Amino acid sequence: MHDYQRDFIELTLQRDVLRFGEFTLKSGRQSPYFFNMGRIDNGAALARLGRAYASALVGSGVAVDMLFGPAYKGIPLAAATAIALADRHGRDLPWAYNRKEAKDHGEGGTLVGAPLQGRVLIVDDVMTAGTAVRESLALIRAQGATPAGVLIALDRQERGTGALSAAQEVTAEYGIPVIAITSLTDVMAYAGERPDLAGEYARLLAYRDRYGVAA
Ligand code: OMP
Repeated sequence: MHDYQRDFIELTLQRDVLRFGEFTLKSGRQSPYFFNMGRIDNGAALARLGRAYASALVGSGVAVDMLFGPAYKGIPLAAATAIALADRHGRDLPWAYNRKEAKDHGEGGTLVGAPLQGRVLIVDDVMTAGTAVRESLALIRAQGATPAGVLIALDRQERGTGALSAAQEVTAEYGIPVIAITSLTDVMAYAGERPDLAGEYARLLAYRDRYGVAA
């Protein structure tokens, strides 16, 4: 495990980002855990999060020309990553985000920030079935830009439309990497080491059997 992964896991525990219980996901799946990045709700935590994203990108070696944060949750994540890249890695990249609804006054349109061009990295929170990421990929292509990869905090490693995980499907279909700071494997390793989370661990196992991909 890299330092930035360890630091990120500490952060998620400190801020209660990771919760166990019963949650209905966007995909309709009933999950025994949920990752709520909305709990990163102060400046210091957001700065730390941005550093973890930036380190994951730099460590991956993936070449990108700009960052794109999909509305809504991806917007502060892309901003925090852009700041950390400039401050900590000497990489001053353009960044942009979209609105969910087109604006018919002022500057107009749905895209804000740098024009989408070159190799665009999507910066988002969590990938489950891949629906959100596919929308962003379509938007980037529609602008004539090239998707370069997807940078997320958590890969839930769940099946997309077939036998592969959503992340594996995106890689296979678009030929781009999905860079995840953590994954279900890490969540399970954490729960597996805590005797007080034995029940949660059993539910995670059952959930992975149902929606996960073959190892
Ligand atoms: P997919 O579009 O199915 O990949 O779901 C990803 C989105 O679901 C994320 O962008 C989140 O908005 C939300 N989500 C979480 O935030 N945390 C989770 O642990 C699970 C989900 C989810 O609903 O699947």
